[in-house]
Formats: sequence, structure tokens, C-alpha cells
Amino acid sequence: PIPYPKTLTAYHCRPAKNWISGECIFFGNLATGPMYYKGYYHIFYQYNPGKAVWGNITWGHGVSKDMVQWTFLHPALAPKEWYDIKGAWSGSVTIRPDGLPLIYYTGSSAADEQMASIAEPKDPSDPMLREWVKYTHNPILRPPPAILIRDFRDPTTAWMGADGVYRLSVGSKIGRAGVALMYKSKDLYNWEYQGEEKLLHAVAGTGMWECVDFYPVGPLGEPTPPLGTHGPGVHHVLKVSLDDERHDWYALGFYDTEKDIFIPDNPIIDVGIGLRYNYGKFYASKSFIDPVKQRRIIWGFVNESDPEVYDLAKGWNTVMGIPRTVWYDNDTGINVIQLPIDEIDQLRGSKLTKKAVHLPPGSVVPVEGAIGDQLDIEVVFEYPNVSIVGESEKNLDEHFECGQGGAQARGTFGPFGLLLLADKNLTELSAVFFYISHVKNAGWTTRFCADPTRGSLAKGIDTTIYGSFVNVLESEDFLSARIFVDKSVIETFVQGGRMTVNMRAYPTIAYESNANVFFFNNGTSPIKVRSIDVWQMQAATMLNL
Ligand code: DQQ
Repeated sequence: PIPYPKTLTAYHCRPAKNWISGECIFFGNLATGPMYYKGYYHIFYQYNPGKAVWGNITWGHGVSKDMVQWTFLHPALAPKEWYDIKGAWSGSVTIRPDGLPLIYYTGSSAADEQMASIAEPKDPSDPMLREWVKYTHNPILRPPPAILIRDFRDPTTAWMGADGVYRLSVGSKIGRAGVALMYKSKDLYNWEYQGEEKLLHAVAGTGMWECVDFYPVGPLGEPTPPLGTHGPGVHHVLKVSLDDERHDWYALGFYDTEKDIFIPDNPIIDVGIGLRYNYGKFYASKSFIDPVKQRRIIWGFVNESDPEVYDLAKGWNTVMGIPRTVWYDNDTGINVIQLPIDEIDQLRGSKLTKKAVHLPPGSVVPVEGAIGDQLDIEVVFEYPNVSIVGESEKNLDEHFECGQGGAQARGTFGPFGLLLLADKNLTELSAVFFYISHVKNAGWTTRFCADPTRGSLAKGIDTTIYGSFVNVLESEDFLSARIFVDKSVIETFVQGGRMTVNMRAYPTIAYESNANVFFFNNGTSPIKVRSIDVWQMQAATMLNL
């Protein structure tokens, strides 16, 4: 029996038809190599055509004009050759100077050796690039001597250095250090390993680096710098997916093109030990440049939080997150900004607005009329008057963590926020909230948390509470969040995209017209909502060809 039948997302990217037939099932492992070609955005994802669990990994393939409405095609790559027989794993797309896209992907052999191979479009004049041919001289890269054969995967998109030579990185580990290996090539086909002394970057203790992504990032609103841009003022992002704990971590830094190394701005928050793209369910993201709008878009998948036996019963497993543009945050200088692509706004239907709502301490206030499980919400709270707290009381909340008490904690300012996918009796609810606390010598800090502990009556669900700090400027007298609710997915962009959190919920009661939205304030001080806008979100087309 399917325990929560109404949880299949309505506007997140995932193939539709095969879920219904139940025979060819999506395992949306990751956006292996998003790209743009002849009028279409392409997405490739790790796909198990036979089952809703990981295995027999092929490259699923979808095309879209806007990254919202999707057509899914025949898989682009299937595991068939000796060098990929155990799976056509992740990689990237690189556009050749003549415009032809090349796939670099990981193959796993019968002996579990991971290696990089190339595939090319069979017919470059087909804008949908339906068929792909594996290169005759595959594999092109095999693990170098110091690297274990199972630790060599996910080649990046290639970029060109000032010397006209291409670079490419492959994720790995040496001992317990996560590393990004470097390769050079003049023609994109023949690559030369640079050795363990010439890594792009390494961080002790972080374990295997999957899905390495390395790119220059520019400020919000300016055309994003192309791959290979460098120089003193050019900020770079290095992102890795930590296999050991399944989160995507990034660091901002400088690309020293003389030495071909990444230098983090702040080694204390180096990649894998500092900042995450997302503090909840989000993994194996990759980015690409959208030449139409001169922006960089990152894309990751939103993991399931339910037991595998339920995934098998549902017949589907995992969805892609909403594609997000990524920018350098000029205001803070220490984080990136992520924003959902504007194209998603086309799904907005009827809208409801409320202004100036007072939330007394310990209150739960319904957002009347905000009903349903497909919503786009923009909420703005007044930043509370923290100056009313006496000196002696100030350090009360210093040790607050999202996971300690979650939405049921009781502090001076928070938790306050929203209850989503909540039935009228609050039997099931998913909470997202702010919490402001005073840290000695560091002043007031703000956290944002996502608490799924009461999200479902179903058993066995991972209800880890996620969250982290949010950078709030002195000049900002508000706290804001944009929240996408889509059946079993809740994605939140906090304070203009400075921080993001994804969560999952599997309501057994609180779905469709039984799903409501409430404000809540569990703190001991009153909170004021400046405004809330709630749009009903239409379903997007997910067509299977
Ligand atoms: N999954 C792929 C690997 C990659 C990992 C295999 C990320 O290539 O490192 O399905 O989830």
C-alpha cells in the first residue's frame, strides 16, 4: 500500500509518464550536466530506468524552453561498454569552440574502476540532441597511481587558461583529504594529469569530493563572468559534494592562474568546512552559464527523506530542485546569493496578500485563505526591537541550535515563522522559522531553520531539523523568506537568497484542500509580520516522449 499517495510534486522537474506506468522509474540523482543548445535547455540526470532506487545508472535526458515545462527524451547514455558497464555516472558538458557539446562522464567498470569517457551528439543539427555516441578512444582518463580506483569521478566542465590550454578537474580523495585533481589539454580529448603536487585544491578531513564545480561568480544583476575569467577582482566559487555526509559545500576565493590553484578567501571556512549552498535536502549540484540571460544557474536534487520501501511503493524517487541563479553577495562579501529563476513565476495563479499581522508571544495565527499544497509564498517580518532586552538577559539564547527544540523551542525572539502543509488541527505540519539570539561579543545573530519533525504521521521518515545563520545587514530592518511548497517539497530562499534550506514532508492528511498555512510565534516577545503574499502554483508540464 502507498502510505502517502498525494506527494508526487507538481512543478518540480521530474519525468512523469513512467511514474504512472510504474515500469520506468525516475531516480533523479543529480543534474549531471545542464546546458543550453539551439534554443533548448538540456538537463541530464542520473536515472535508473528500472526501479525507484539507485542502480543501473544511465544518463536521463530532458529538454525545455524555459526550465519549467519539460519534455523527457530517451536516455542519452546507457551503461553498455566495458568501461561503463556498472554505470554511466556523473560528469559535465563542455561546449567545444565550434559549438559542439561534449559529454565528459564517469564510467564504472566490472572491476569497479572509475574512469572518464567522452560522448558526442550523433546529429548536431538536432536541437534536442536525442542521440549520443561514445567516443572510440574511451576511456580518456583512468585513476592515476596515488588514487584508489573507486575514488575518481565526476569530471568538471573544461575551461581555458590564459595560455590557451584547457583545464579540467576530477573529484577524488587522498587519505581523508578531499581533493580536486587537475588535467590539461590542448584539444579537449587528450588530457595530461598534473600530479598530486598540483591539485586545484584539497581540504584535510573532508573525504571524497563528488561533483566538483569551479566557476567565476559576479555580483547580482551584472552579466555573469564566463568560465576562464580571472584576475584580481574576480571571485571564484569552488563547490564540492561531500560523499560522507551528502551536502553541497562551497567556498569563495581567488583563482591563481599561474599556479592553477584555488585560494579560499578565508581558510577557516574553506570548502567542505564552512558554507553550504543549502542547509537541508540538496545534493550533487552542478552549474552552467545560460547564454540567453547571461546568468549562472545551479541545479541540485532534493533527496527523499522517506524509507526506500515507500519509494518503491510510490514508484518514484527524488526530484530536481528549482533551478537557481547564483551571484556574489556584494553587500556581505562572504557568501553567494541564490535566487529561483524568474521563469518559475509563470506558474503563479491567484494571489492573496495580508499586511501588518501581529503575532503575540506563544501564538498560532491562520493565514486565512492560504490553502493548498502548491504555493509560492513571500513573507516579510519586521526585525524585532532587540534593544528592549536588558544586559543581564542577553546571553540566554547563546547556545541555541536549530535541532534543539526546533519550532517548539521558546526564546526571546523566536522561533517565529510559518507552519506549512498543516491540517486544521495541527496534526501534521512542517515548520520554517527564524530565531534571533544574542551571542556574547558577537551581538545579535539570526538563524533560519526547517523543522519536519511533525511533517507526517507516516513512520520511518528522516526528520532531521536543518538550519543555519543568516547574514542580516545593519541597514535591514526586516527578515524575509520566499518559500515554494510543492506537495512533498518545501524550498526556502532566505533574506534575498543569502541562505537556503530545502525540506521534505509526506503528509497523510494535510494535502490539497486540507493543507493550510499558519503564522506562529513561540518566542516570549511579540513579532510583527510586515506582509505576506501567497500565490497558488499551477502544475508544470512534464512530458515523456
Ligand atoms: N552519484 C554518481 C557519482 C556521483 C554521485 C553515481 C553523486 O558519479 O559522484 O550515481 O551522488
